[in-house]
Amino acid sequence: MSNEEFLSMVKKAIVEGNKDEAVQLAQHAIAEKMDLNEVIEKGFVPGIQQVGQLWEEGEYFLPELITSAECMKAAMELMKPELKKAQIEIRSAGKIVIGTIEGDIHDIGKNLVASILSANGFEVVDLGADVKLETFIEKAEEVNANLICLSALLTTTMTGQRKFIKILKEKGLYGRFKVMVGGAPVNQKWADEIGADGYSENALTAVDAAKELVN
Ligand code: B12
Repeated sequence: MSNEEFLSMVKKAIVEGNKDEAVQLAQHAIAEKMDLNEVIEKGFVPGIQQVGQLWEEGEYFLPELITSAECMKAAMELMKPELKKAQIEIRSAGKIVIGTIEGDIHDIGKNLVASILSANGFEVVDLGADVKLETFIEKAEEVNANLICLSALLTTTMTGQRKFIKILKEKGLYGRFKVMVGGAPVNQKWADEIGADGYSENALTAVDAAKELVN
């Protein structure tokens, strides 16, 4: 089986919501020491993106969406420790506090970003999803974070990113913690407009962006 065939099987498993298959493919990728970053970004992620598209087109409904999201989560849980093992960490690349903004329960993309940052030597504190803006600040102060990463998948919670920068300014903390924003509706223009220090489109590019912001 070629690499392309394997990646398309991964994508198919997510689109069809076949959890056994998704888990088996993740196990195969681990056993065969495949590049898990590639398997995730070119197999699992396109799969869940297609699910989103099918939903938008009215082909899929919420149950299908949930099933596919659960498949993705199960496979990610398996690969997470392996991503961690592969890290060539000698000293921490920096401390990051990450979470999805209050009112938003989407956490697949955020989990991906957290796992890949952590696999690349960052110390990552993952606050989970539906996180209060104040909690990000409290945790960042507590662990003396270099960077705060805010994920938003809803246009309504995207505005929370703007509010967060405003709160940092009010508290005199703007500049003390760098802020990187992301999530499907977010783009560079939005990041610039709200005064965020960084933006990244996906988990892999987030690593370089984080390194640049922390140094
Ligand atoms: C899976 C999914 C769900 C799952 C979530 C499961 C989970 N545990 O996360 C479930 C079924 C629960 C769900 C629920 C809902 N969903 Co939903 N969901 C999706 C879907 C199909 C995929 C999201 C996803 O996981 N993508 C895959 C990941 C890998 O991609 P990602 O999240 O974009 O993350 C990548 C990048 O954005 C980036 N990134 C992400 N975060 C960060 C952070 C930083 C700092 C950086 C640098 C980068 C970064 O890196 C990631 C990896 O490459 C999207 C459709 C879409 N096109 O996005 C809709 C979508 C986001 N959902 C939507 C909606 C409306 C809802 C609901 C309100 C539906 C409802 N009526 O109940 C609820 C929300 C409830 C709530 N309060 O949050 C809408 C949002 C519309 C809008 N404009 O606001 C979307 C766009 C679908 C649509 N077209 O209508 N959803």
